Amino acid sequence: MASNLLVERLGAVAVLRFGAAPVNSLGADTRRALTEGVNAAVADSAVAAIVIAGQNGLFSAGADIKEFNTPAMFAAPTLHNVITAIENSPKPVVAAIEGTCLGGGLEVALGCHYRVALESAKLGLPEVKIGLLPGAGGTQRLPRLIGVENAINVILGGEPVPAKLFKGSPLLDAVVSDDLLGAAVKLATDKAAEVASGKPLPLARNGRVRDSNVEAILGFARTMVKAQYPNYPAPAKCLDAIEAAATQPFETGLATERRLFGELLISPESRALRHAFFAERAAAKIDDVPDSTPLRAVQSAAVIGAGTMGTGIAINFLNANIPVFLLEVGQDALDKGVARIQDTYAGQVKKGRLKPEDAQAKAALLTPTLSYEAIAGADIVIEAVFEDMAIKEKVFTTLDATMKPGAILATNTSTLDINTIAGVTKRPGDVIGTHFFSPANVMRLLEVVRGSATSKDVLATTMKLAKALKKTAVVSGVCDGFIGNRMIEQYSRQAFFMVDEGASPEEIDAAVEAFGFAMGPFRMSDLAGNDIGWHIRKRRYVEHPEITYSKLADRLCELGRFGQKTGAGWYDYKPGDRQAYSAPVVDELIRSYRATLPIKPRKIDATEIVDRLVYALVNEGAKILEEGIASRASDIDIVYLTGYGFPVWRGGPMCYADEVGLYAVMQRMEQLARNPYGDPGFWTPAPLIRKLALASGSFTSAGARS
Ligand code: T1G
Repeated sequence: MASNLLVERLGAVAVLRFGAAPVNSLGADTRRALTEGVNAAVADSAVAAIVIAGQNGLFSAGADIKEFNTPAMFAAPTLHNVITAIENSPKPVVAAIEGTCLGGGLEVALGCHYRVALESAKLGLPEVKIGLLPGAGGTQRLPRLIGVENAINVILGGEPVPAKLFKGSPLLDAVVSDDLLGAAVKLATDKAAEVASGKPLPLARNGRVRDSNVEAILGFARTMVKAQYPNYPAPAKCLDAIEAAATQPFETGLATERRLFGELLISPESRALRHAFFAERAAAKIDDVPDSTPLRAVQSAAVIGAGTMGTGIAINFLNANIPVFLLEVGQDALDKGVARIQDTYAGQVKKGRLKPEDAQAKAALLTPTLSYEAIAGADIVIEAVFEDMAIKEKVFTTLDATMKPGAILATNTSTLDINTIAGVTKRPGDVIGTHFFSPANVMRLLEVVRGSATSKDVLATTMKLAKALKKTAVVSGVCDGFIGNRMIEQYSRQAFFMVDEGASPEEIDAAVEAFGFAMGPFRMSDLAGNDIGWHIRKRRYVEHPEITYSKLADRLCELGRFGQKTGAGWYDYKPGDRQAYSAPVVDELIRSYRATLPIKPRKIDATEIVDRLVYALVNEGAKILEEGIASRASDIDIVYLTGYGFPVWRGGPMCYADEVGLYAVMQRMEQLARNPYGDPGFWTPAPLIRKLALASGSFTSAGARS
């Protein structure tokens, strides 16, 4: 637990420990308690000096982001008031920094006269990562302490910096390996004696920026920001604020910072980035599975299938230092899988991203095998064989007969019904879906598919394992395609329809890439493999003959143009070159296919392209929410932000729809439904959209924090 302020007296030094569970964020109550604590210590004649510290092993995660866009955020005393109270103290105030000291927390420390840190502490100004800038004087005080260039690195990088890297810099007066409090109290006592002898207290605000070539530094930084962050307004404004530190008196610079902060606070980009911050954390929570749910141990794993997915999954365990068996049915396939893993590590060693000895240590945790008996003792086994139900059922029948009691039986299926798979075992409670995204050792997203029988401890264990594998896990219910692929199916259908109607793959890819997607649908399909979609459509044609599809993608696959892996797909590729080149063969294929359709080709503008693709995601996402496949809209956003290249500064498809306004989205869908060639039935707005739109509601207000 943390209380807003704990006060301790050590000799003539008052130690003020501010706090707020879980990360000592500086919400209104904490700001008030700290300010009152400082004022009381200043007024107490028995106190000669003050130490300010956090609680529970950390200093502070900064301002309370949960307060943003609420009256509490600007409730007095603001962070500026807290810092002013500290700077006005006639007694030395020393910040004792341990753990994380971020954002407004570091800005409070910058307001102190002195700062002492444990060498294990990490300091940073991550505001830019949520679309903001340090808004409590950080852009003005930090450059005065460490110079413009270093301040730019800290503020634009947004990353926590180990305290030891600031050793000897004006930012930290001491960096100690232990006894932080002792060091802080000693420094405070020594400085009190100096004050008593008439020496003035140092204030960061009174310093001057000493860099000689500020203009050049800022010019270079601005060029880099323009190129690297075309869609993010915060980095450029960070530079404007830092420039004010170098060119304006402190108070004027502070006013400039405040103005720029206010502009960013109301920007859609910052709202989206803050939404994404909380959405990622909310996704880890399962409403009916409490944190106290007992977990099963996972100290060893097994992967069935040494193909691209299986080896990628195995690498995740190796990277988490979890021993893993890799099982195949044939020696040749197994050897190929092992070689793929070894090549992956060799590549990382070659690029200097991994030490040779670390690569060896990881590879030593891998046990290739052809025998199910060899893996019987593993705590979790993940099946990653061909996407065919009969094959998966056979594997799970064997696993059920082989694996030790209590082992978690997971399937990496990307669309098949895990209830059916669980049904062939005697332990359906131990069966769960772990849908990794290719390349499995790179993509952060992991869809954890909860079967109707999956037990709560298996679910909780798998979510915890996901964190150990450095994955962002999102729980999905069972449906065809779960969350991500079910939505991308509608997205792809609209993309192919638009080619039938007159748009080119290049135009469609260009439009959504300008919207911010990392990759348009055709380049993405070429990367993933056009045959994967082909295989799924062939199943759909049998299972759901009522769903209409363009047949163009099938024609492409019939030519063997599966994408990058065959050197040709919607685009042509050259060996060793990932650049997509327009393909005359495809142009001809499109022309001849269109000739078979009753559609008069037309020009489709970028707005319609983006609306049809993004709102296809939104409409299907709303249905997924209504069916309880996803438990919150922000989970759907996280799936798209971490697995499908949706632009983070737009917060995800559901957040974007909220930003547009659901009433406008609903009206646009009704407009799109008038097009007879884009599956008009699909464009009936999901009932949830209509309900929220008519109530002026939003997806995010219906669930996660924004
Ligand atoms: N405000 C409110 N809640 C926060 C928070 C914050 N700053 N930081 C974390 N939390 C919550 C988080 O939502 C989760 O809640 C719990 O704490 C644990 O977080 C004026 C304007 C500190 C490195 O951007 O980087 O200061 O889900 O799961 O992995 O210039 O949290 O349990 O309910 O991430 O151990 C700037 C953001 C604020 C830091 C800890 N500061 N936080 O990581 O735990 S703006 C940040 C982090 C600002 C001033 C400006 C990380 C962490 P719940 P967690 P973790």
